[in-house]
Amino acid sequence: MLDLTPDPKSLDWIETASRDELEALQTERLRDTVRRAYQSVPFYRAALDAHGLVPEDIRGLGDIAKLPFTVKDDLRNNYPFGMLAVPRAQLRRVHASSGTTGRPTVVAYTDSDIATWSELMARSIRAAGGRPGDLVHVAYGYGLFTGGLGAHYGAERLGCTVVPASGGMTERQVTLLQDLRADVIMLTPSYMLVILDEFARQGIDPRTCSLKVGIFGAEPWTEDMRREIERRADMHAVDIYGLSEVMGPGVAQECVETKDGLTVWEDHFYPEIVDPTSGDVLPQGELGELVLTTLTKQAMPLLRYRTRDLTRLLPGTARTMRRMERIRGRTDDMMIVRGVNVFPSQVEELVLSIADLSPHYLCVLSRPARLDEMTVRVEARPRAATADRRERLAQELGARIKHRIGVTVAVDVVEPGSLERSLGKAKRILDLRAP
Ligand code: DLL
Repeated sequence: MLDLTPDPKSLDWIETASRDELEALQTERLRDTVRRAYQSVPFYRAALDAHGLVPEDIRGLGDIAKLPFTVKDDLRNNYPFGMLAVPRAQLRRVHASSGTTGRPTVVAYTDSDIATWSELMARSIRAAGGRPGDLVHVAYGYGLFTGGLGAHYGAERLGCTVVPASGGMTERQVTLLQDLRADVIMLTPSYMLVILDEFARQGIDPRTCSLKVGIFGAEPWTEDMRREIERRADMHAVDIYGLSEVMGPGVAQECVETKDGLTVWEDHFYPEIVDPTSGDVLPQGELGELVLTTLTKQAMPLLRYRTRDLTRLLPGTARTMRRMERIRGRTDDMMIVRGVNVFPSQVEELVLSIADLSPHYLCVLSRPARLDEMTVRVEARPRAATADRRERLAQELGARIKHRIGVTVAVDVVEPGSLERSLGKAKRILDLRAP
């Protein structure tokens, strides 16, 4: 694989500034954000009043824990425009989060928010190994989802040529990749697997294609999945994180030269890790829920937003900013099977530890009697698809899950191609339990 380490001279100054310089900038921006939120967003005025706080009480980064949290329901309750800190006419765009039930959550951007987002996405693509002049194939969905347009504006800002493919029409994705010779591809890791299978179906070895790096995010994935993609396509695979409430993709990005977790673009988002139950701030290095405070957002500043994503914060390596470990899962994706907490990513790791199992899997929850049960449905690789081979694979995976996670599950190894494919975020949990 190519060495894609960026030239230090091409980085934004803040990426390699000292911690002191970074913290001075964060402090100034935090104070400004709190002031604006208090003055312009009735929700925040009421929340700070209820805590007996005025903006002047937040003098430094150490004061941030005094602020109340913001949760997803606060955005729902203020739907659609109640959280705005600017008049509606100053918005240039809205996006919405993918809420499967009820009202979506609408998020909003001013001109300057779009400019900041584009810059952070340009910074992210560069950290991933993209360069001005590269051809960037964007297969995140375009539309209300932030993936497509976020990647698009960032790639343009960096000076790349964008192919706005969006998700779907997989056969054509392969044609475009082959004919236009993309350097960079941006999409969910699960959809990348679908595209790799389509390469195989067309009889093309993806290792011969022009891609040098893939920037994968919007859903949890694992180190084993990284290895699988890197091996099958002979390209770098790096992680990108973000959420629409806070901006969209580009909140944190893994640097290709280290591949050791995601650098949080801390000059724009202040991260904390809290205990998901008590809300107490946890020391650096401990696993907990990521909480983000926006430091530059104009249209919709957010104070201490509870992301529900589980990770830990680590010191910076390739950049000054701190890193976060790859997201382990969401608090709401945690399955409790016979009292044992299980995340789909733990299942994925074990699925991929068996060479004859494919990365296409689904955790099915049911309650046949009074106890919750889990069945892992996973596809065999084509070379291992006979009935008795599949039966033996099922036993093997069941044993590994029992041994490593400590829970007894049923395993159903199904034929290649029989599970539904996703064109965006993969669905890893099917809950059949009666409500
Ligand atoms: O998924 C934004 C995005 C688009 C990120 C493209 C990366 C690439 P939402 O639809 O609001 O926004 O979903 C946000 O997706 O809270 C996480 O639970 C999950 N997520 C996003 N990136 C990752 C990642 C976009 N790299 C929610 N690893 C977040 C694990 C991720 N989970």
